[in-house]
Amino acid sequence: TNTPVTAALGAAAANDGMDNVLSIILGGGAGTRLYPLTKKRAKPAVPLGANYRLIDIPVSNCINSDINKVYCLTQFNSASLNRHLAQAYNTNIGTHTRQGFVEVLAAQQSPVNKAWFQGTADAVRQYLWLFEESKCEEYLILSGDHLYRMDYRPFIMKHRETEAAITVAALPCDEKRASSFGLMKIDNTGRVIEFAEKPKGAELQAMKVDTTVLGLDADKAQEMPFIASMGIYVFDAKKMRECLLENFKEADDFGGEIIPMAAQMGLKVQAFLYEGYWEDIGTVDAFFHANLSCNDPNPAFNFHEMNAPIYTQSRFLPPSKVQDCEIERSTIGDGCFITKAKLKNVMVGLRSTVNANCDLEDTLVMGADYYETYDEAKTSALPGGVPIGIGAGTKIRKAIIDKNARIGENCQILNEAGVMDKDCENEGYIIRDGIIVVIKDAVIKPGTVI
Ligand code: ADQ
Ligand code: ADP
Repeated sequence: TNTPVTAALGAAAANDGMDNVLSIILGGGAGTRLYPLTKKRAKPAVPLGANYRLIDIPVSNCINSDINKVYCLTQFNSASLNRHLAQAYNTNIGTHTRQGFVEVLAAQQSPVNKAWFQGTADAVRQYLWLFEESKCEEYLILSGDHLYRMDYRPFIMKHRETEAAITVAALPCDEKRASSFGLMKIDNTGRVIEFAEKPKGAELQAMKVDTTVLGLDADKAQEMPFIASMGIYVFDAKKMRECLLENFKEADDFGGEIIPMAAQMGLKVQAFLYEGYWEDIGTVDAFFHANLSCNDPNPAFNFHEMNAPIYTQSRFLPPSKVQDCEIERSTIGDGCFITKAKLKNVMVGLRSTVNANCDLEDTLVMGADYYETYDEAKTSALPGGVPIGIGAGTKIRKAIIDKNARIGENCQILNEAGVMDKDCENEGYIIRDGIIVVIKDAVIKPGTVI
């Protein structure tokens, strides 16, 4: 059949018909799993990799895949996300012949909307009218909290080739992590014949498959006997309408409801095997470790890949100044001042200040949104009398220091007792999975021991 897609495929091989794809990034619900990093911002605005934010990952993957129509759905604290996207992307996406955009859509009340998105599918349903205005025939549904570099073109091509209604990106998975994902069984054509969302116990065991069908060798297949969904889908636009407005009107989630029900009712749901590094970083623990793993000499996720760069806001920050420091396996973002400090496996975010005799290990310092002038930093008018940054003589282990935090001199942020979970929000921090998280804008008084 000669649909506009196939016509576009024939005519415009140059962009592989990617003009026909509208990308929709699920930017997050209430953000409870990454709390308190999401206390004052939408999840996609959470800082990542010293210079970036979570949203930069899927948006850069889109741009690098020649997809330049991108919406990001969010329902929470979207001000800083809007600012970031407007400054980072609006002016440099697309060309005069191929209009592109990156825009945030927040949950809002209207005569037909229930105001708050009830789940991932409901979020798409509430803005379906706008997505349909794009006239795109395929929707690429992405998640805002994944760390990976993916060329979406082969994924979309596969979807077209198999004439699927829905194509789900998939990877092999071990038993330990399997129950936190949607799991599937496929036939020998890659068609999904069963899909179970985060099954446990006997249901989990029932989803075990022979993953040699994916091309894994016998040992690997034994180690990874599950096929997990990455929560990334290509939808035929018409089928999306049918799913959301006709067949499954009451369903609010893709993973929990739409995908399993679509497979069950006989819609053509295909799996697409993805073979690179991919990590869901939607929890404090996963987020922390994925960030620090970027310090490795040969990291699984490499920001330094020039043929598929990760874009972000151009901030025109000066290079970082590092004086008399001892630094091991660390990453330092733009515009920092680090003086006479000892850093080991640290990620230092943009505009950070780390003062003399600080000793930081296995720590993520997110940086600051602005500089205090030298004179400001001397006055006691500062919140708590403490300047932004890490005060002299402070020692930190296994922590995330969120933006604009004011850590006084000679603090010991070590969690020596090995506390796993603790809520001290009034004192400016919490402990989650054994990781200390100092909240954005918090003041930690000089000499504090955590
Ligand atoms: P989860 O990530 O647990 O599993 P979910 O909580 O629905 O599923 O989140 C999917 C994405 O949508 C996340 O990026 C989330 O932030 C975002 N999101 C959630 N609620 C939202 C809302 N109301 N509005 C906007 N965005 C929202 C999913 C699949 C599994 C799959 C894993 C892979 O359901 O099948 O295995 O992803 O990580
Ligand atoms: P985040 O999302 O990381 O919490 P925001 O996006 O809200 O941060 O803030 C980033 C931008 O806001 C910075 O580029 C900075 O220009 C501005 N900004 C925020 N707070 C202040 C402040 N107190 N003084 C000056 N500029 C600020």
